[in-house]
Amino acid sequence: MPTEPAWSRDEFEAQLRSKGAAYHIYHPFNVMLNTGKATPEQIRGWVANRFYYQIAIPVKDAAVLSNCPDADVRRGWVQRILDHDGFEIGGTRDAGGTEAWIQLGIATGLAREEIIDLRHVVPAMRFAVDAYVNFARRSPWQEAVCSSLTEMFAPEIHKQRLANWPEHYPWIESGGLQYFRQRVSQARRDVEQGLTITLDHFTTRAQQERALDILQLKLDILWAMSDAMANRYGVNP
Ligand code: AHQ
Repeated sequence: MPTEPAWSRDEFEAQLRSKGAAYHIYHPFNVMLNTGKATPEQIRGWVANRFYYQIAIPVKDAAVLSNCPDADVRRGWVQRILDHDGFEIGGTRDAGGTEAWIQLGIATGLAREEIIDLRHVVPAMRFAVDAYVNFARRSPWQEAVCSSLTEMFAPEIHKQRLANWPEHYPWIESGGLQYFRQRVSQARRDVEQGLTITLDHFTTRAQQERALDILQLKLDILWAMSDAMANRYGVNP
């Protein structure tokens, strides 16, 4: 078959963004969460399970760093680890996103211990998250960067929670939503770097199609995580 011409940079970006139609914002479990139909038990279960994803993100990002020989790329990418693990640099201290997620859990009524000891994490959640970390460990770093681009669609889901949860779940103290607040801008910054690297690296049509397949893999991982939640906690009509 004759090789098809590469997409222009703009068309390639549009193709990547069109994959947003499969984002987990449309999963029935997430729709239930964000339209106020979830019970406190379903919310607590989701927060406790998603903690396993949260603590995996900096490990995944460290895998990207360990595979990447480009110091300029690493300099930008290392910020992601600080975002989650926190830092204390020159008198400035930030507890980080993982701690903010624990605060979310506590605001929903979970105890810190039962969040960090992972007792609620179901096997299918572990397998989906571990698949993401292992993909980043074993793939060329540019492919791992591409897989993070589901964050093109993340600001929307975080803004949806910030808009709807206070109204539907007034029992969750608003400080608990801080994680979502900080992710809106962090996701935008992440995507700026990740999208540039992806558009620069995947240049032939075959490579561009590969990038779409990688993005679909990560979309499937996020979808499978929501499937695990629906299976364990149910989805209220
Ligand atoms: O809180 C999220 C986060 O820190 C990240 C990092 C990024 C990656 O490297 O894959 N993806 C991501 C996501 C976060 N939150 C998810 C959500 O629905 O709250 C969305 C998820 C993503 O879109 O990949």
